[in-house]
Amino acid sequence: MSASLPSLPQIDSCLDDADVHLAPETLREMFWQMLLARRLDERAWVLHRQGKIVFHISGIGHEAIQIGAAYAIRAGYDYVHPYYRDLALNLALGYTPVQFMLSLFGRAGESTSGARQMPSHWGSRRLNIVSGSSPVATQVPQAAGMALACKLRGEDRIALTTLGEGSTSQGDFYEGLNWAGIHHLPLVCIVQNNIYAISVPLERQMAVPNVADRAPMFGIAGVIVDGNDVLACYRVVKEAVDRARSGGGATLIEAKTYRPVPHSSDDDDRSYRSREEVNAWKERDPIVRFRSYLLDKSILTEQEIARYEARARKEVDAAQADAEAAPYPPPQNALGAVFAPSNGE
Ligand SMILES: Cc1ncc(C[n+]2csc(CCOP(=O)(O)OP(=O)(O)O)c2C)c(N)n1
Ligand SMILES: [Mg+2]
Repeated sequence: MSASLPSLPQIDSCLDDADVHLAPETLREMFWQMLLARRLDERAWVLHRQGKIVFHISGIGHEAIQIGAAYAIRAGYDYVHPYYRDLALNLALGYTPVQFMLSLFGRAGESTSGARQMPSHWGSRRLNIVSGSSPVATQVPQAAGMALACKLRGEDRIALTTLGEGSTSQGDFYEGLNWAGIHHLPLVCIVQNNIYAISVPLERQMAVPNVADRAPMFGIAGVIVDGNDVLACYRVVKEAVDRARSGGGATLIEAKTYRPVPHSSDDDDRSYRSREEVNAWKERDPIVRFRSYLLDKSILTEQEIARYEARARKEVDAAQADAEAAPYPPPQNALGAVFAPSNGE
């Protein structure tokens, strides 16, 4: 990797399961979840280029921190306040490829908002995934409020929230974490630091080198992790979750990662970063790294990976076909749950 790329943080960790204690079956499942999310996400880009959908915002490159987090919490029990990049996290929690495709195509049956919201505005009452709104970081005080509710009810649930590093410039981030610090709330806040907020680089967003450096001012734990190493991510999120569940308060986790694709289907990233930088980060691809690790440890074989690939292709094809065959929502539904029904006056 070139020394002329100052934005590459020197934290390349080496995947290591020494103190992770995950069964081989679980490691295979985690790999499968990362792969499925990637293939589904890639299909969304293709559909956009084909003119079949109008918008996609991608989670490519962020799969390790999201899958590490999904396996560290109790899915369907803990509360999750995600952000738009969290495709892998949501899939691992139980959101289905068909639900995602229905949101991309804006079709009837879309589960989060009846196809009113933009895609990737996750929400599921069944899965305890709390729907958010588009202004970034608003989920942080909401997650802190949910963590307070868990505490007041005497439950051992925790609240997990995620956001990008650019979004930590918003007041909501400070208000939410300050509250969590004061009240020792069972909150885990993961910042997926991909060094850009659309075109704005990290150094134009904050004057300290690490998001996690801010944790002491909230009186909470702060941790930095290689966000492209799924085992390291699992380890730090699990520690934070255990601390939160056992009354030890909140943690701010900073996962250093990268978005190797444009911000969204409306962005052209060639205007603000070099191809050399993007290619250097592609060498750290979290799925390629986990794949090599699993092959080295004989937890997976090339043949099994080929089977996973075939299965992912089939699931993505089927999800797309289901969504394309689904009708659009009836026009009269457009204002439902937006305005109260008129009484005719
Ligand atoms: C309050 C607010 N300001 C601006 C926007 C427009 N916007 C959407 S995503 C985004 C960039 C966020 O960057 P970051 O937090 O680093 O997350 P990333 O997209 O890089 O994962 C911006 C500015 C918004 N949605 N909300
Ligand atoms: Mg960012």
